[in-house]
Amino acid sequence: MSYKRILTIQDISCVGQCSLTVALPILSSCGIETCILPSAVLSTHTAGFSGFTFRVLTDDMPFIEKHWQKENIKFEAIYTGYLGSVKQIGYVKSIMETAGTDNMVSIVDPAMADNGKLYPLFNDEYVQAMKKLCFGADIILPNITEACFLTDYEYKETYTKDYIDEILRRLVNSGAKTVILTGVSYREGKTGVVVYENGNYSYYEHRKIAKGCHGTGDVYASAFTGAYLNGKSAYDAAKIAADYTVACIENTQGDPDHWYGVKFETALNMLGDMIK
Ligand code: PXL
Repeated sequence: MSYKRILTIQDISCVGQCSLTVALPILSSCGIETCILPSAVLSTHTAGFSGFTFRVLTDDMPFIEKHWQKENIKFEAIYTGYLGSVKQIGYVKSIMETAGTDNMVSIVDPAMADNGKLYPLFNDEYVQAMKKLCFGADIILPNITEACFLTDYEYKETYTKDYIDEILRRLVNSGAKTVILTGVSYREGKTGVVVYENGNYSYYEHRKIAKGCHGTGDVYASAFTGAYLNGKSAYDAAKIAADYTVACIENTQGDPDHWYGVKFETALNMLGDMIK
């Protein structure tokens, strides 16, 4: 049985079911040894809570990288999510260069924007730095908002296939290799993901549950990474991650107190079954 060791770099939001508190359990349940590099520690995530604490761990990063080099610690994949600062993106790029095995896969979720807006704390300088990280990665998983920021293209709430094709064309022209574009909806009640790989586009459409939920991008990217590193194709991993995320959203519906994330734990068994 293949057993992989990977690294994920994203924040610890102590409360809020996102980033590392989601990535670790999902990747572990996919049978992958998951090492972590926390980009920052926050009391909660930044989308909906006010007065959160935020401590970046930027200054530790080069020392952590040096220690791993000394110990010859290497990872078969590096998957990044929410990062803490522009300087940190530079350190992450360096870690991608020094801490990977020869055939390391880099997976970048830009995790910086949604619904047409950057998350609080991010600005244009951050977007410019994120472009460099994304366009050097093997696989990126932007939503439409992030893809528009990455390609300096206008964000639209309603669109046709031509608009999505243009976003993909711009991403690929900028250097993107494999793209998993999430939240692409062409008709009422449905949404889906476009997978671009080796010059081919495919679309997986699934049910859209009325209300958008926080944290689903992290659930999706983690499940995708887990499935992909278990040998699924990019398209199959994108499909599995979509079905799993939909189940998590369904299991969270009807609980207004649970507005801050999705109950991703409730469908981990289903994810495991889909990956087998
Ligand atoms: O889910 C993305 C995310 C991760 N981490 C933090 C966030 C967000 C989105 O707002 O605030 C701290």
